[in-house]
Amino acid sequence: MKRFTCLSILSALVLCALLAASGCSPSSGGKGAEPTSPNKPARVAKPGPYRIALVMKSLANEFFLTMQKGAEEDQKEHASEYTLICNGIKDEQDVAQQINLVEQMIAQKVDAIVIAPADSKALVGVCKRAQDADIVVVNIDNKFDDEVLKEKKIRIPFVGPDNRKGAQMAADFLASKLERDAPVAMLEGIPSAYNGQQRKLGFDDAIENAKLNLVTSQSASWEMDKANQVASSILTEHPEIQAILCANDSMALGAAAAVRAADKTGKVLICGYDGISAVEDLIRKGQILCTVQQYADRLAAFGIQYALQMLRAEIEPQDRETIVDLVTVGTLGPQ
Ligand code: ALL
Repeated sequence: MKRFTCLSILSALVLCALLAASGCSPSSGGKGAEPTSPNKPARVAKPGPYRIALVMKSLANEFFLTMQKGAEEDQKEHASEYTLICNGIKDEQDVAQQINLVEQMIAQKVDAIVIAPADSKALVGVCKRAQDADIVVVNIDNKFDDEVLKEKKIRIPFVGPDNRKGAQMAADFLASKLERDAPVAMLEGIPSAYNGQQRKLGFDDAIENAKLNLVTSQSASWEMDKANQVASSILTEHPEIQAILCANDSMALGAAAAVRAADKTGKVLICGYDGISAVEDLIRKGQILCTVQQYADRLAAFGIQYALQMLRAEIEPQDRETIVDLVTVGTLGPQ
């Protein structure tokens, strides 16, 4: 069995154990996320079986297809406990459609909504309406904005990784391959997504520590095509660039195509974030240096299991941190 597969299974098991333990400690101090008032103070246990809705972002992104598969597998394993409705939007920026999806789930009176919000602020209102309708809401993957949660006086637990830490891990590895002052560029996610902001900060930390020279940082909206265009123009305007740090894997794929087209594969290093299989292939081929595995398949399942615990009134809502791992040609091993 491949080394990385072993690692993944091990990490997933550790995560499962963490989340299965209802007494498990909350994520590192809540990071200033102290809610002003709890969702519904001591919930009364609801009898099952439950109807759970998973609301994702762009299903054009392999990350969310993997997430959906993981959720469906979890449902099969717990078929007597809940049924699952999976939803997603067509492109990364279709926030209105995601709000629409949540409205539909409220109208269908599901018991819980597990959501990876496309925007950290714009989805809070509709999730409050879900809570007001006595629906359990669990936030996964991309955290809601603390200020907006406070303003609306609601608490929505977050199950997901520390994106700043994860991004720094990838950028540290990339920086270890470069000299001080090396010129680099960054491709950011959608600016209104908290995880995108955190990944930028993580990249910044590593750039600062290694004293690299950040020449330009631009949003490519999480999208492969947009990243391809932005990276192509960066390579033309700044031919001295030695690396492109990408806040997700879709953008890393777009950047890798731009670097190939400029005949600079291996001369311009690329890092991504997600751990999708398409990027692992390019890491093996030497076209992308590294990515961060955030176990999309387990992420939704953890959120669902967490929602089930809330429905059974087994836990008080608290944030839970999930793990991330660096993926390089060394961790992947030979195919
Ligand atoms: C984030 C995920 C992934 C994904 C991105 C694009 O929330 O964590 O990085 O690639 O959304 O929607």
